[in-house]
Amino acid sequence: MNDIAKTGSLAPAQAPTGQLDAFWMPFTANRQFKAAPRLLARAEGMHYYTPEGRQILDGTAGLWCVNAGHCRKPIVDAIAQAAGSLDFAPTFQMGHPKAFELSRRLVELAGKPFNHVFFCNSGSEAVDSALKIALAYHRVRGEGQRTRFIGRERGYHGVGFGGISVGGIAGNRKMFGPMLPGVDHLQQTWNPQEMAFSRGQPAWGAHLADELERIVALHDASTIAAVIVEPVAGSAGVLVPPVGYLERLRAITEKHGILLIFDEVITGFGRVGKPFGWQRFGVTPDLYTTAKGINSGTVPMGAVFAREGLYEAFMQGPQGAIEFAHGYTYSAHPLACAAALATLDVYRDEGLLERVGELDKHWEDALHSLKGVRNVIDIRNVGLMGAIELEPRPGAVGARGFDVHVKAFFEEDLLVRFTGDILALSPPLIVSRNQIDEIVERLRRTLERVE
Ligand code: PXG
Ligand code: PLP
Repeated sequence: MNDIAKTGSLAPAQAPTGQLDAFWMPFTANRQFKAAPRLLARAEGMHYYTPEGRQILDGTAGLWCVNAGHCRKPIVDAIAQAAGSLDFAPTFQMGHPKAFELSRRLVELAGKPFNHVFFCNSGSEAVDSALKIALAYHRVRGEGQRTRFIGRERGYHGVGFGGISVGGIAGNRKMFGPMLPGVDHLQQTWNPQEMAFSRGQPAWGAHLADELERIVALHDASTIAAVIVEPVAGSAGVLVPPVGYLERLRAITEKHGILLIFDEVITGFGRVGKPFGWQRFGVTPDLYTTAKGINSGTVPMGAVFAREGLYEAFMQGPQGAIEFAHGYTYSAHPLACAAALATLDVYRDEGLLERVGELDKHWEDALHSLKGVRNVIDIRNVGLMGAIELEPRPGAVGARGFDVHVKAFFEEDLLVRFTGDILALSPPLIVSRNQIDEIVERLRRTLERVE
């Protein structure tokens, strides 16, 4: 038993001492981090700056979110202006103009068949909101027995109980007891024998979607509310959908009246060369979740896009009845809305949401030039997403990935993300060709130095 359990309070040896101690850091090895902190103090464009003033090239757009680049003046100004004019306004039974304006802009960007957006404050909340919309949608149509969800192994859908239940990352689930009942999972799609070093979408693997038919047969279609997948699995290490795979998921869900939810928290807002991933892959879901790039990571915000027919199904019953009992204090927060509107202007004026389409060949070639570098066992890419998978050290899974991350930061002034032994890259969409080359060269030098 540890000291907290024994005494109900922190033992002196565990009491906060250092200046960093009080912050219980999310998804972080706290003790390891605090022993050798990696701090970012300021940012501009493609770079972070450390407290000592070192300039760090941002290979990850923060956490896959700063798509317009850091501290862009129009966005900064819009947030400042909003903070000084309407700090907060409720959106429960009240409203403010920017929430409506942003909704219009977003459905315009999505285009048909999406005609409504529901706001929240993060990707996790977007996932929870989408799952609840799916359940309630079936219920208002008299199909309330459709309560099951199908997720996928290695899926990341945030950290709410709904998201970890449909998600497929054991480490994010095992500590938290029973998950949401009635959830099943498709198998993940990565197969190193068949697809290592594929460029873009792997040719092999469309048939993996057929497993959905088996799962549907087992539970009966009439019990299933929705299937949720990331078009490209991001967090698990950029697992790119095989050619034809998403199309089959769509065909099977449609055939059985099951909603298809795409989790576009990473693939949304230009990351794969179109405003949204479903547009790039040519497969239209019924609902899709977004966050991160919606305002370039500047103010917490998420949004669920709903296909026509969904919102409308709820608009029945007495005029005065609340149609969907769900929402967050900060749904459509004025600062988040102002930031998103300014971000959409930057995206439009600079063509950023389509820009990846001109860069992705360069990106692909640059990343794949790392083939043959020691310990590299796979390289994956799509749009401006990339992953380099390393052979784990025997008995020390994740140690090599961590070492590369740390060395890249301290010795090459480069920010790369790591999950286990997979390095992930997703630079801001303003990245230049030279900067792409620079990211890859710095990473190459780092990989050559890490045992
Ligand atoms: N869905 C997907 C597909 C995501 O990628 C979430 C939901 C949750 O969003 P919030 O805003 O609640 O974190 C995400 C978030 C990483 C990493 O490096 C990925 C995410 C978040 C933090 C780190 O892989 N994705
Ligand atoms: N907990 C309490 C006690 C609350 O009053 C509220 C909101 O009013 C919440 C949680 C939910 O907070 P939020 O709306 O920011 O998600």
